[in-house]
Amino acid sequence: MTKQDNAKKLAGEASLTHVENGMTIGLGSGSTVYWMMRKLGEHIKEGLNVKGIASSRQTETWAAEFGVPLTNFHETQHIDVAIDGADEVDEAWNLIKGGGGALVREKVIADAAEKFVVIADESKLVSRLGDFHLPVEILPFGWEVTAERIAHLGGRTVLRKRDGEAFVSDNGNYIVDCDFGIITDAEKLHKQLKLLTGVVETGLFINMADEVIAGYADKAKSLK
Ligand code: ABF
Repeated sequence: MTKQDNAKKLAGEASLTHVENGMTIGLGSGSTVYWMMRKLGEHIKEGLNVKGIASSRQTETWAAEFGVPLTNFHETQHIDVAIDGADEVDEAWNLIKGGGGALVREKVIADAAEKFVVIADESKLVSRLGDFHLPVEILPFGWEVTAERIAHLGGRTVLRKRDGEAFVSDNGNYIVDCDFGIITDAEKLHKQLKLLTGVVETGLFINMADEVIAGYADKAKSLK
């Protein structure tokens, strides 16, 4: 296991201090979440009684693998705590997410949760967002026009592809990865993007994180 993997594992496992019996957990996606779910499965085997709402098909697969019972928004609209990874975390705990293509459902879950806990290895901690190109989910219909509108805001947009074809999200939409350079005003950019016809959601999670647990090679710690 690499140092980064261990850092992810430590951060993922440390987040479970927020999980108590009877809770509904918002389950994010990504490899840091994998480690959280693996440990969560162990606690469930030891008697912990929780249910999760999954943000992606990958998360559903891990839930089945680790024995994490799933529920959904039809059954409950209350999430006690959402736990998810990130691609970048700045000093104000604003995030870039969406590298895994699940940003819309991740944001719905994070927004619905009483508490949103971010788990990230130290490589994700940045002083300013933007090195990681910003994922933006857009409608397939007229995507070329939407991409052009985003470019007018200063973002060089690349349509995300998988196996040579346009990547399609769980919601049936496309994702463009946008290079805005260093993002000096993330909240303003998010609002500008959301006003564009054709934009479904951005990977900018502004003022949403209630806690950030950072993983390091030898420890995990909550960033107060
Ligand atoms: C997911 O986890 C995505 O939003 C984000 O891109 C990814 C981070 O991946 P990892 O935990 O594998 O570094 O939440």
